Amino acid sequence: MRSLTKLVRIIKNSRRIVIATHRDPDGDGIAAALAAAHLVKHYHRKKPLLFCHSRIPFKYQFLLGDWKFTRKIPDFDLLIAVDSAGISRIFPKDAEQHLQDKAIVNIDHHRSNNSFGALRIIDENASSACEIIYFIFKRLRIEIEKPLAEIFYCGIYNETGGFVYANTTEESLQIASELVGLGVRPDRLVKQLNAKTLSGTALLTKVLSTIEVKGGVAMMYLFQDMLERSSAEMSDSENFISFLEAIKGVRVSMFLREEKDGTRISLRSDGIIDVDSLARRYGGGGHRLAAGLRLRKTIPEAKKEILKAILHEIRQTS
Ligand SMILES: [Mn+2]
Repeated sequence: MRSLTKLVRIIKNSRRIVIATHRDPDGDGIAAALAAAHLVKHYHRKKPLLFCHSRIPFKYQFLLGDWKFTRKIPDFDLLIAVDSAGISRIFPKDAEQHLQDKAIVNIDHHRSNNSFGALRIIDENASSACEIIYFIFKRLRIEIEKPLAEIFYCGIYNETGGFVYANTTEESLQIASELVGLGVRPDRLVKQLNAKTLSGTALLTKVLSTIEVKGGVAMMYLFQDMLERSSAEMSDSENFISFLEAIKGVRVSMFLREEKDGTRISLRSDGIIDVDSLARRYGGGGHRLAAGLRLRKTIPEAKKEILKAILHEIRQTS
């Protein structure tokens, strides 16, 4: 509670507040930023600004309502970072000058969070960043209205893969139930959240055709030209990795995506290995069962290196 008193004081005493979520934002990151914006609005006359270095994927636009994210670092004296394990997940490398002498609040649920910021509200046992902010509202006894209830629901739904991942806890289901009590219609929201564009589905067929499985490790790739050929966007591939996890006998899944200056790799584990600590060895991170990293290598090089590391880890366990 002491950290919440501090949080309220710092919000009230700041002039320009920016709420930021990580690059390549997912549903939890976007929803957590919007929920934090509602929190700031409750205590502050001025609306906060929302920052995300990447464009907000089209599929999440419906969540925004009247809010807009800016991609240009605005002037501020308080930064509230949500769902971000480190400052480098939020800002481009040359952003340091914007952060000097600024107050930073760090609200996150990643085990790999590197404890930046003067005020840290971090709970690695929370299902999502949204769950942490939900409890902030409850403890501060701030009323949650239906639009905010929908935002929380989308964030928790997204981060738990629709209440099926290992982070689906008694608390997360309890919150979902309370949110439905506040007027959330899961059927309608989930239809919007899961809606795929036709080009996104065309991209999926291309990516699925690259699947290969070796020693319990499933892999697939996305090359830039697949995006062009299907006129899809990178963000269309957000949940593709679940197709690997669903394959019988697969223990670890690896989805490699080609980026401008290297390869972005998403990892999932059924529990046999800790992909967070594996990803951290390469400067990435996340959670024990779901993590990511980037390598300045081509897809074949990156695949070779990470597959070797995964197979080595698996051998250690047996
Ligand atoms: Mn999250």
